[in-house]
Amino acid sequence: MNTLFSQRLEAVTAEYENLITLKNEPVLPGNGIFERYKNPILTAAHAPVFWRYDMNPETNPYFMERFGINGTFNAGAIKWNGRYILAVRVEGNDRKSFFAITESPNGVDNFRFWDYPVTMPETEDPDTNVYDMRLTAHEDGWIYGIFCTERKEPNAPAGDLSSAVAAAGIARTKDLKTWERLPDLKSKSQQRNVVLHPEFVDGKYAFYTRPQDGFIDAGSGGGIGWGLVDDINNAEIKDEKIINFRHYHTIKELKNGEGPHPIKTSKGWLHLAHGVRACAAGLRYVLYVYLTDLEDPTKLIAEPAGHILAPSGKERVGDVSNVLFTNGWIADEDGTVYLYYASSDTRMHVAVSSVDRLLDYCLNTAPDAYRSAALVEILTTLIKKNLEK
Ligand code: M1P
Repeated sequence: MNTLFSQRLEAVTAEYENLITLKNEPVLPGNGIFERYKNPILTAAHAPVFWRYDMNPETNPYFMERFGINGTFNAGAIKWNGRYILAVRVEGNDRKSFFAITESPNGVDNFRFWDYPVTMPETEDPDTNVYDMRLTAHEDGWIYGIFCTERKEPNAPAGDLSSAVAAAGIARTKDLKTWERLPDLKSKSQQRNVVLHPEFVDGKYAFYTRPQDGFIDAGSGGGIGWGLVDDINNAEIKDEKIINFRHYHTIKELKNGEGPHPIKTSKGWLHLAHGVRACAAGLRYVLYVYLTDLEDPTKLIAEPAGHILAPSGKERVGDVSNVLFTNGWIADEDGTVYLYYASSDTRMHVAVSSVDRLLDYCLNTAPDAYRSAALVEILTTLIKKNLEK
């Protein structure tokens, strides 16, 4: 083995092992609603050395990277066999994404990728790009992965190499290793941010949707939608209704989208979503929560004003800056909630809360009053309560 090769192999491997065994710590005192953790839980550098390098000195004498990883973000999540599992969107340097499973013993650090990425079967119409998989352990016994499949717009004029069509891909598995691909979801519009509800509703599969006018524009879509499907093997939503609306001058005036599937609690279904607004710096993506009725998951019970999490510090900068996005959380048996979110389409983070704290936040934080004067009234009431005891 040449010296350069062996020195670089040793240095790169040591750096990798240091990174993935780094202990994470909560950032205290936090805001009482959740604790952010200090280190990102996944970055491009968390991809195994044997993914990025040809480890044969004959064919890679300089020990140079042969497979570039650009980012690790927008991960679905599930607790499985006692491990905290993320189905990560891994993006190559060529801009295409694929899914890979990573697991941690404690949910906040020591995430290690499984040796091989997910081999996701294709339909007859091959996907150009797949991303943002939401995992749902459904009461039918399967684990479903619902993800965005993107293909070139077939009617794009010659020379237009950007127009695309987004649809919801559906796959299922029992072991997170072998995936069965089902036909893509059919609905009246393009779709992204589609999520499968974990229980049957009226004996049918229920989906959270995000109807959109075009590939990027939610436009007249109205907000987060809901629709029932008779046959998961040929999933079609014929009637779609909006259950979480966008509003003028809010964090979700431009777009919103369901995050992971909601958590079932004693007080209702607890939802996590992203909201998007436009500003001079471009689009700003933040996270918010809302609560819907246990018997009727489409009926809104509570929605605190504004965001629960917004880009902060280093989270603000990345490939697509000023973005927080989520499609995974895990509610543990003891009520702890691990909220997994990505910053700026680049890396993954965790914030930890609990079902009780999130319900308290949801039910006791004022909803959006839609006017500055109404906001001042809410604040004045709180100040008076505190000062005039
Ligand atoms: O770049 C920010 C996000 O943009 C899209 O989300 P939405 O459809 O709501 O605009 C997605 O492509 C997502 O992957 C990405 O993080």
